[in-house]
Amino acid sequence: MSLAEKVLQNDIRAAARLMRLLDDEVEEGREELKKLYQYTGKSYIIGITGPPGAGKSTLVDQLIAAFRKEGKKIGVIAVDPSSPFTGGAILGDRIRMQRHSSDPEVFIRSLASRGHLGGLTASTEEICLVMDAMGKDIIILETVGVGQDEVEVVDLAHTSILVTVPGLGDDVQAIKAGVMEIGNIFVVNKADREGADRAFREIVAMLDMISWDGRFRPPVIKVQAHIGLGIDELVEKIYNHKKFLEDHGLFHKFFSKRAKSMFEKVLMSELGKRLKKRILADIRWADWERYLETRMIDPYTLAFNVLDEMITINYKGGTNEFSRL
Ligand SMILES: Nc1nc2c(ncn2[C@@H]2O[C@H](COP(=O)(O)OP(=O)(O)O)[C@@H](O)[C@H]2O)c(=O)[nH]1
Ligand SMILES: [Mg+2]
Repeated sequence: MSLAEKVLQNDIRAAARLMRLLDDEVEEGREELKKLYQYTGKSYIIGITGPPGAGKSTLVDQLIAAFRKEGKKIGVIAVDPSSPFTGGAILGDRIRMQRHSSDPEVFIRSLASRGHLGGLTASTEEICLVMDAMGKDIIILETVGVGQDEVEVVDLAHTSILVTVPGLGDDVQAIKAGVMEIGNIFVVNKADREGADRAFREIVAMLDMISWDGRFRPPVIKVQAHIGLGIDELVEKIYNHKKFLEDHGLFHKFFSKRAKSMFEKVLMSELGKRLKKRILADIRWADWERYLETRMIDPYTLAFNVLDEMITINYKGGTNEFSRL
């Protein structure tokens, strides 16, 4: 049985193995994902983002419990900036969600974000697809981020929840700076702390300044994730947003948009790679170098000429044959 077939049968070990292959960008992983693709596009994806320590993992743990009570199958992807010293954040996520680790219907995957700090790793979307194929009703994406990074999460999630806590000052400022429009639900966590009402009022005031006509106006709620207070309300708000998407035909539009964006991403990355390979292997490099050395031709003209020529060439995928169109 192929890895893909096992994943479709909710084989947890096969899924974990496939996710590792995808994370390491091993070709075999992509081959299996191709087989799975037709079975995806069903999960509801919830993004949870906010600064480190805001209580996101605690919140995710509570949401898992609430959704499990409804019998929903859950996937969680927790992306944390990798700590070069301890990997502590990931450990934190594991501990926070520990009580669900023996539940076969809860699949938790922690990823250390490489490259861009706090953002999503390149394989997050692929891992989402694996969980989707496993039959997860809901996939929760936990990511660290204030400002720029949220934009990425928003693209990957049906419902984006922005978490903040009282007394951050600057972080509330960061929310004001331009992410107001991308959150679907605003959560003020640690409402047991001083300043929660103020943070709440500030966010509401910011939302008041935006005209929402025809669009979903994000609700703001106060939560105490560590004791589970406000979780029912959060779940209700999530379902409200889901219903809005469904009523406006946006749920399925989301997946077609994702498919198109993935297609473009793969296309562009492959285009670059293949063209580069072809150019670097060109037998005329010695000639080109001579032209440049003798200043027979300037670098600009040469580069554009080479490219123009390459682009009119049709690459037959999988072979090394090129032929003129
Ligand atoms: N006082 C208080 N502490 C909380 C609350 N929610 C979470 N915490 C604590 O905040 C700390 C960080 O939580 P964690 O979920 O790991 O945050 P994350 O980094 O955003 O995932 C933990 O010690 C939690 O117990 C809350 O509502 N009130
Ligand atoms: Mg966390």
